[in-house]
Amino acid sequence: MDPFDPTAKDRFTFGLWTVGNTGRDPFGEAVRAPLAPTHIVRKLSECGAWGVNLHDNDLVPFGSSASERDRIVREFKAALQEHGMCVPMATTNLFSHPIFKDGAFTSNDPKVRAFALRKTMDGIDLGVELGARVYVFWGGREGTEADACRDPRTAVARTREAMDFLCDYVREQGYDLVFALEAKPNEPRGDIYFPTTGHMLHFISTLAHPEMVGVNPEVAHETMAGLSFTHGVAQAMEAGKLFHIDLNAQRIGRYDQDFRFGSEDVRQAFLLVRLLEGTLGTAPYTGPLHFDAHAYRSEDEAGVWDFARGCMRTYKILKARAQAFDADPEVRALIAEQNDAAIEPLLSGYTKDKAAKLRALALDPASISKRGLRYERLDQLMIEHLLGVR
Ligand code: DIG
Ligand code: MN
Ligand code: MN
Repeated sequence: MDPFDPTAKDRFTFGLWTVGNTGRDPFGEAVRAPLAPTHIVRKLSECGAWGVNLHDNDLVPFGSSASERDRIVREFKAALQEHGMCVPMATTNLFSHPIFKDGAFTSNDPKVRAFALRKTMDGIDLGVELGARVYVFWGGREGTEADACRDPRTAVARTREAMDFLCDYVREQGYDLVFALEAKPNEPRGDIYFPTTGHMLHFISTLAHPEMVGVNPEVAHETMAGLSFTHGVAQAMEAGKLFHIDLNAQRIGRYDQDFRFGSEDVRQAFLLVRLLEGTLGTAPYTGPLHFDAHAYRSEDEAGVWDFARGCMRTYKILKARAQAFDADPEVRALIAEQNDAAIEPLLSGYTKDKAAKLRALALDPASISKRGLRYERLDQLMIEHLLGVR
């Protein structure tokens, strides 16, 4: 068995819309035929994925009757059962239909906000029926071009009203479900509200039930904003708010590319996998590893499954590299914590006595600053582990 072949234990997932992407873009028509959800379930299972995610309308076409919905769900459940696949996450498409052209929860039209709440409650019901435990909110249309159209504070308030309403819906229904908010700085709107994971982490603290709400950071989105994705994920983990994650690849200064995981900035992908897997000796992330990405427009269906296998294989290769890196004695020596039993107790838990002791310490800036940190050697070792020569 190839050590990099994915297994269910790896918890890899793909959205129906990812491997089902037909290659349409703003400058060209679809290049691939649509794939039936039941076909996607079978093929993902054959590739070694653990689960499949969906927007409501990826499975149940917009405007389907109740009986059509029930038939589609029944067939989909049968395919999940047959191929041993689960649905860890679901979400609502609040961005494709023209009704959402000026937002969903933040729209200036209360009829649109009402429709968005109703569609989301139905989407939550569908997700829970399929076994989802995480519900993602990506506000793709929640933003502006003509920014004078609404006070941005109103957008924040309307989003909070919607989140609090839907949290209470989940509580009243008794669903075992948490929410994960996904940030993106722009595209398809000129500016999207709550543009980064950091903005989302603060927003969550203003909700009526913050314990139900976390984040779903995406590599491409934080990278589009020019930020360190790993640092944003680390802050979410430290806050206990990394409820889900969207993995892909992206180059800064470009539209949302949603490339195969690890296919652009390998260094950052390595550091991210090291953080998620806790190879540096920390608690690992234990949620789904979702690839919110799609194959190049150049590809046929065979290329789509090359794409899916590539995402999972690269993740597992980087995990093995990170394990080797953090097991390397020279690396461990270079990143070993500096300890100072006399000083460390003074650095937290203010007391008058500690303040006085800090002021009395003999600290010589000139001699302290002379110490070389050997980060060049450390980083070279990381590169050599990444390149497989160590
Ligand atoms: C885009 O990055 C968004 C939508 O695809 C979806 O709502 C969410 C779930 O992964 N990601
Ligand atoms: Mn994206
Ligand atoms: Mn995403």
